[in-house]
Amino acid sequence: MPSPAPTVFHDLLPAPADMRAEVLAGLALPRKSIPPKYFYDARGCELFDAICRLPEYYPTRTELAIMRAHAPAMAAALGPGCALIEIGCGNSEKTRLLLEALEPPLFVAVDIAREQLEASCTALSERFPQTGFVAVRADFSQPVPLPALPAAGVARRALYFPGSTIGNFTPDEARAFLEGWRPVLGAGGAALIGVDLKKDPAVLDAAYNDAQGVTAEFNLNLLARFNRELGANFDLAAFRHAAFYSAGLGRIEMHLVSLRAQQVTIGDRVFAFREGETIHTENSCKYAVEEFAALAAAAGYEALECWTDPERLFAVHCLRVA
Ligand code: AVI
Repeated sequence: MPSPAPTVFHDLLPAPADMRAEVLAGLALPRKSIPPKYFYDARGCELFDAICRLPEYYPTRTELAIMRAHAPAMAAALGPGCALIEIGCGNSEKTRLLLEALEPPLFVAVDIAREQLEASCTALSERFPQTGFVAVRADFSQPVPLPALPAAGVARRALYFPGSTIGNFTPDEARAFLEGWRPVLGAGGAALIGVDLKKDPAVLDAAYNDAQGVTAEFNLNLLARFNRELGANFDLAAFRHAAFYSAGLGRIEMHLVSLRAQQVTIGDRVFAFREGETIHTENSCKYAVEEFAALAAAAGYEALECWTDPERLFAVHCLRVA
């Protein structure tokens, strides 16, 4: 077996000053909010991995089961000679199934979390020595200026965005995200996207309010991170995790609720909280199959195929650049 070529690594992450500016701006809003990308420091990644193993958190195991059942059909829909570009590579098991079926000449991993990116690419490149590996550390909530990619054996490009991370964008942001990738994918390009389906709100409620409190810890870790990295003085015991499903907006919202009137300092900035006031930390939008196909059409993609599980909890959509 040939030995794997080393992964080519590109770091496009903005300076830490950008996190400070974004957090200060978010806390100054009339409705305080923080972008969910800041969940994923090293501890946040560990906690997210633990969430994925929780009995209540169905998306990860359900999507994996869909991949196990349908990866060859997905590879056929994407077509041969595909350079696969994965966004947010966290769980390499789903990726491994797709790589086995697709045998792509090139795999490009794009993620904000360096540890995840390096660990996934190292493990995958040992398993798939025929594939070239490029890792790009970038904030994928903005259009990613991809470096020039090797072209040998590449007939087309396909985006792989698993995990229902697209649900962490609002529908407008998701449309803009897909539109932004269209020119990068080019004519004949395709996308394979994991999307969480609308379902009984009780199932959603349990998934984001797990009995062990791991999701609560994940949410509160945001404040611990700002204390550590921005010199903030959040009292973690003075905030609690809240997650609820908004049927009108078709999304889970996560918040951190201030348990009392208090002031928090970050550098020379002071932020006042009323008792019960929240910081909105995440949206997790859920889409019926037709709703997501309509969103993709508005972004310039044709819906080719969609695979779901028997309980219709989760969907994997295959789209083609129209
Ligand atoms: C990463 N993302 C798809 C997860 C979700 O379900 O929206 C993040 C998460 N938040 C709380 N639990 C999991």
